[in-house]
Amino acid sequence: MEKSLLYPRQTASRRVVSMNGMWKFQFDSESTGIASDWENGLPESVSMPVPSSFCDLFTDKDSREYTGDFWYETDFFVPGEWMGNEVLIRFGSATHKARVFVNGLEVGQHVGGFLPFNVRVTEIVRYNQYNKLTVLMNNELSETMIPCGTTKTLSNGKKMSLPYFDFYNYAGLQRPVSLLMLPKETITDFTVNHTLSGKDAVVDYTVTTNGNHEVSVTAKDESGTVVAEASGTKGSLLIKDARLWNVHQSYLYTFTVRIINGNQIIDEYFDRIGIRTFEIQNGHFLLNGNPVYLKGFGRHEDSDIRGRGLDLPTIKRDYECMKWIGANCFRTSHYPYAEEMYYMADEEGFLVIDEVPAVGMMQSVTNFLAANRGNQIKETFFEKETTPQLLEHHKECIREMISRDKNHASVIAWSLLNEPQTTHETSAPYFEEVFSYAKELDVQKRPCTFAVIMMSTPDTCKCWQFCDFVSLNRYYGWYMLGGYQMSDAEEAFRKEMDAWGRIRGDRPFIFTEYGADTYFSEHKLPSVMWSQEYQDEYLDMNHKVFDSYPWVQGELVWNFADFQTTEGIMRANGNKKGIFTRQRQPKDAAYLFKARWENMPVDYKCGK
Ligand code: EVA
Repeated sequence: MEKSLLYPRQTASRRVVSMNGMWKFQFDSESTGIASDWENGLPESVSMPVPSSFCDLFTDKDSREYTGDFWYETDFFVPGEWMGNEVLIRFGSATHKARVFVNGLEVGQHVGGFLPFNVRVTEIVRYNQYNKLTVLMNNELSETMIPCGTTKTLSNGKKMSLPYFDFYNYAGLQRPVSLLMLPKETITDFTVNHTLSGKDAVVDYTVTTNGNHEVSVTAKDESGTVVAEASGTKGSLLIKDARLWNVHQSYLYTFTVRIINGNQIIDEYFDRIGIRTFEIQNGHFLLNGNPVYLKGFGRHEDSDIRGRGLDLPTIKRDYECMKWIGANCFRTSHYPYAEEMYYMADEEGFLVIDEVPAVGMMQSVTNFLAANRGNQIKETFFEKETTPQLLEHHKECIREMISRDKNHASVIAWSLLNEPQTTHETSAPYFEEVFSYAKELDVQKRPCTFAVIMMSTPDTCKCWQFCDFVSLNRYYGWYMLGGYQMSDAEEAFRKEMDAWGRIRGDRPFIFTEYGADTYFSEHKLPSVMWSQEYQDEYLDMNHKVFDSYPWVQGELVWNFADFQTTEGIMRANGNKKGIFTRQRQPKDAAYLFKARWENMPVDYKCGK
């Protein structure tokens, strides 16, 4: 049951108590916390909100840039009535590593900063009393974990993170933490897969439990009417005249799973799930059998002050902006987002390409810049001594992501890496492993892809064939042939596209990134790079190219909003390629997109 990644829900048999709030916090730069018994309480803590990244809350630079071990602490009450049941603590995420202690005893560990995990504390907690939770965390980057990077020690002894990626290495307890009460015999997993037959839908399901009692599954429509019922741990629900989930037209059925013993409910879990199919056929994405062109964004979980901490008002504002502009899709670049983001996508009818945190798999400072260098380095990224360990962790993240997100109607595809090194044959076996692993795990057999870096071209890329659809990150007119060279950029771009066209077979292509850094404050006529005018010209050129290749079946611009990165000469307090500012106000380009996307039919370029 610790392994179960079901969403925390209150039901007839389950209790969820939020542990969010103001916790205690302390840096442990010498890693002496354990030797000093900090698991029993932090000696000199400061207050720290959960959920939030810790970084941008401080006013001094050492705290913001802190790299190493750090601790959280809180006290929590366990109701006496829970005795005889199972008690767990669920972390929405802990970035990037965590060791969890309750009342001074270690109860669990987790590696990987963007997926949930549970620790079981049934025998350790004191009932009807307060208990102490402490968490020892670490935010150092390495090449054995994703996202990849390294840690440098400055001559003053302080550590700093050197990400191989272009987003700030925010850390902390960035997502909700909950106290769960579950029955001893419990539902640990629930999986659905949909097929359509005429006006009806068949939902094949599997339920996993840790016991032997009977299992029942009920589907209710949005009015609360039961529309189908079945029993057994595996079965099918026939839903007559099914209301399908669609882009911007969501419809969610409530599936309730029970373990029963006669009339007694032993355990109950429910989820609101849209019924839809998604597949690729003849070079098109088909949602419920109908072609759909993907339009939207690469994004980040990123906002002022809270960093990558879950912030529901920001999520709400983001969906409003995405609807306003006419988008229908986004990629969770470069890591799986908080679960609340996917539930909202289900409700709003957005398509999500769900990305595992496999970014920085190229030896470089930030892989957007030193791509060429990365590709030229002698030692290839996927044949290092550390590769087996990295692969194992990467697969574990894929397993956790698919297990967590597999039932969301909004999730249409898995992105298994972002901009890895692909120009050497030694990359291929690694890719083969991760692609076949994802395929094997996902009952819905969603298409899989990875985002292909600029320097991985039709003649150099050894791995694009693993993709069911190819996702290109391209910056013609920005990193390459920018400014007055725009016409040459267009020519070079078309040349590359023509080459892809010759080898692609019938795979659809999408752009998972294209964009230009743009200052909200900057206007210039005629344009210069970084001005709002230039962003528009850059986008117009790119769209002209996309529009002339019918097999380009989607465009996800980089980025939805300006976002924080590590400081450096290439970034002026963050990446400014946002179509919206970090405060979610539109740049001029937002109106360009609104005009383009609102006038695009859903089946753009695939009209029947
Ligand atoms: C950029 N380019 O240069 C972006 C990065 C992104 O932020 C990329 O995938 O190729 C990366 O993370 O703005």
